[in-house]
Amino acid sequence: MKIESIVLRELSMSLINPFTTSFGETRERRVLLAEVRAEGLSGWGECTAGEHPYFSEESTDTAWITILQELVPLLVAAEDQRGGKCPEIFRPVRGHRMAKAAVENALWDLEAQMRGVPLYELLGGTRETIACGVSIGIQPSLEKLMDKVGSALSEGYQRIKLKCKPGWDIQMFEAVRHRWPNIVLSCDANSAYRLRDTEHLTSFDRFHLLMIEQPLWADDFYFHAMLQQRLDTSICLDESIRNRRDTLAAIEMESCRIINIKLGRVGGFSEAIAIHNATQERGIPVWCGGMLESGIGRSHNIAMSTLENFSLPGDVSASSRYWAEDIIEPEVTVSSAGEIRVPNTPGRGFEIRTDLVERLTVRKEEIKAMALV
Ligand code: OSB
Ligand code: MG
Repeated sequence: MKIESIVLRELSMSLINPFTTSFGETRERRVLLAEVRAEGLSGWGECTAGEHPYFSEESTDTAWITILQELVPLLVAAEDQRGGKCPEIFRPVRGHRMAKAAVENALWDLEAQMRGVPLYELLGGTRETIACGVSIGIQPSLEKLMDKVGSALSEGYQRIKLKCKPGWDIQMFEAVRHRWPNIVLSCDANSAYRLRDTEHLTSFDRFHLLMIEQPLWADDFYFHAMLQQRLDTSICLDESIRNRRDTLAAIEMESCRIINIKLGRVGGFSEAIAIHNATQERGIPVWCGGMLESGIGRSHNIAMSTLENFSLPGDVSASSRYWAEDIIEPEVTVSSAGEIRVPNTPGRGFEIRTDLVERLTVRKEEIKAMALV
């Protein structure tokens, strides 16, 4: 297989509801898509970088430049252009993992189509359905929050994750727990607390949360380990985990007891699988995080979640929670039991609505491999 061309697109997509975390609000997503063409087929990948470098150092714009100026030339020059080779091919470029993941994941999708197997099977997944949770952003009022939690539960979601920060935590947990004493509940601080908040964080224990996600600094293991010693509640790391080595360090130091795997954050399927295998060997459960993806990133998250050690409900939820119209067909739906059925057709298992993609595109660049040799 030789790549013929790569098309990079930026789509402008409006979220149905603004999504607020401790680091900011998102209304309009600038979705970057990489399409890799070969032998009449197209593999698609999504870059999960944010509009601003708030969650990580990357943004839509840094990823655009990195893919065009650095990753595409490296890939076109490579002998073996499969997704599994990308970590090696892209090694000269330090960081920029979300940019790398967009290209690598498109190649996995392409390879699955060429072999005529579902993407999840190529990755080594086994599940027929995956367990779904929701991530509920910070709300303007407790009433609004209660409505959101109530409707997610009535839709069947198996776990509710509440975004929190100082000033939007204890009272909120109290209200939700009072109304729903037995649901599976967790929270995500996106690094909003400091070690001096340790006492405060120990007071979360009484709400019996499944986990507290990334309470401290986005690059930290050491202070999370100190905090974990003081908490009954399990810490889950998100931002801190960039690769398998970080995973081993966090487990060794007991910085967390659960890990969130995000394809973009770790640089693509290869590293995600390596993290999955390392956690499985060590008895640390994982789940698949979300980054407000379009259907393409969402379909990849579904495929990833079929691996055995994805034993906790993830943040992979229905298309309709985010988009009036998703760019895949069919859109992702969640059953009343809170599950997504994994498609069994070759590749990602969802068709691309190319007309809609074209309509939402605000920037597009096609690179022909021939032009770079
Ligand atoms: O920390 O998991 C996070 C969204 C944007 C950036 C970071 C995070 C999130 C979410 C949303 O929690 C998950 C989703 O529904 O896609
Ligand atoms: Mg998180």
